[in-house]
Amino acid sequence: EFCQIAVLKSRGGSDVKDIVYDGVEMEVNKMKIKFPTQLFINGEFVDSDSGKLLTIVNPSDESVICKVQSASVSDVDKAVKAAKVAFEEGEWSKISARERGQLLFKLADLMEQHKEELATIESIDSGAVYTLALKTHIGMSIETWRYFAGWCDKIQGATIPVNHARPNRNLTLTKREPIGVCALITPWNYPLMMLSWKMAACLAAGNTVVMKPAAVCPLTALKFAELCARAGIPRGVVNILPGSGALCGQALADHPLVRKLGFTGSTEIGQTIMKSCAVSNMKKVSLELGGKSPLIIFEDCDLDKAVRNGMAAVFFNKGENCIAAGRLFVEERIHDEFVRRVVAETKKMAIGDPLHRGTSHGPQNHKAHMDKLIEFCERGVKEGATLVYGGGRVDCKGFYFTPTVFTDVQDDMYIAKEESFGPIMIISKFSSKNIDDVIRRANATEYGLASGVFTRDVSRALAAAERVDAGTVFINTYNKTDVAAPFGGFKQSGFGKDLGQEALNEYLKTKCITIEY
Ligand code: TAP
Repeated sequence: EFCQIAVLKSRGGSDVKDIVYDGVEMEVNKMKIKFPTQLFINGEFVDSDSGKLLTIVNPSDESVICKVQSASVSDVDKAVKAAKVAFEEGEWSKISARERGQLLFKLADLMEQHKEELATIESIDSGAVYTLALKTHIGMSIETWRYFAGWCDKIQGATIPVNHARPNRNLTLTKREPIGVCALITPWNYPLMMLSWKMAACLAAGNTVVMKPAAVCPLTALKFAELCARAGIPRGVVNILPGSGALCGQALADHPLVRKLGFTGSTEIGQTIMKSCAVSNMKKVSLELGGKSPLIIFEDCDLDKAVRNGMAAVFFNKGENCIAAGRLFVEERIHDEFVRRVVAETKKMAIGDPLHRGTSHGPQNHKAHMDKLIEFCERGVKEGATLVYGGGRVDCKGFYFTPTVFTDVQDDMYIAKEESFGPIMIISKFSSKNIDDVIRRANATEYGLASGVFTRDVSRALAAAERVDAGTVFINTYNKTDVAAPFGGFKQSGFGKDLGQEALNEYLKTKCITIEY
């Protein structure tokens, strides 16, 4: 399976040459897939200086897919320097914003042409169900590139009326400029989508980038690197470095030539990164961190819809979903019926091979994560919550974990407070008489990523939306994100938005120019 692969011509400005890489070619999901296994630095696929390798495991059968080069600190330095040259002197700095947009549209078209291949790679690497990977992991990635490609030539400043230095006159104008070399660090739950959410805005704004995907799931990022080369993104503009967080990620946060760092991951690592960014060179930082999003279900809701959406809110992408509803508050009069229906539906979920078209629930991303979920459930049982369904590993090869339902969860329990990042539904009751109290309980968390409300009463829905302290509120729906809508958390879920026009702000700086005449 291991081979040297030569890809079509790359046309990065004046550079025209064959792209060659060491990679893997395999027949899977009734198609041929191929992807690089080397670092992508300055438009070329290269081995790591240290020779260290990452072992990539397929979570559906625990087999080793391949080994991938793991970037060392010196590789990070090379990539950052290449990105700096590309930003300051390369073709990227010379082309117009509209031409930049055209390049990104071309990249999106190539991703579309390779949609099935990308979805298959994502599926074997991360355990994402293939049909979902096609629609969400890859589909939304492509939409994101197109959305931000459209922004390239619409990034504008302002003219501002200022006081004149009489008898002269003055005019002030602002320019929105790219920041320079940006670093991106992403987690493993939606590997290509997290890359796209950040990198599309970053490149649309005119920056260059060094990106570190999660060590356990770097394969679609590497395939993406190949597509960048094929799309003719000039050398050095995009650099992809699979590697460990402690080494490669930390080196990016510490690097004095990196001027902005975009991160998605845990709150704990977010804190470390923010500190490093401050100490190294005060680099700008945006953080999309953990969540424990409350979902409040009032008795006047459409119960069928609440059950369907409540399940999706927790089980979507095997619960490896940052906005997953970490806690459900169900009004007491419908509580038992809600639980009965949820359990009946959960039992029907098709757990199995993520490449199988009938599967709705695939394996967890990797073993350590699955083990953490088992521990999380054991802790819930020990603390006295009622385990109604699931709670453990499915008895077969692969990291399969049964979708789980807990009830009688009290506010002070570990499982009520901590994020599981897995398919574990945590249900608590609330009393009809005390709406204020449920809002207080929903807000009694340091997280503030997302939230949801189910009710037919518009006033109640809007009142709840106003009072819940979270970056996203879903009313009578859940997981309804869109490339045009800003996404990001409050409190310790971080700051800075992905997606929508607001995301561009994360990768731009404003220069103020004043003229006297
Ligand atoms: P983390 O452990 O925080 O890892 C995220 C990324 O940071 C990985 O690429 C990791 O590298 C890297 N990293 C680790 N230590 C680092 C360091 N010292 N310096 C720089 N980078 C470092 O999170 P995870 O376990 O991959 O993902 C799960 C968490 O992410 C959950 O808490 C979830 O809520 C959160 N998440 C949030 C969102 C949004 S949008 N808010 C989206 C998805 C996930 P390795 O590959 O070596 O681990």
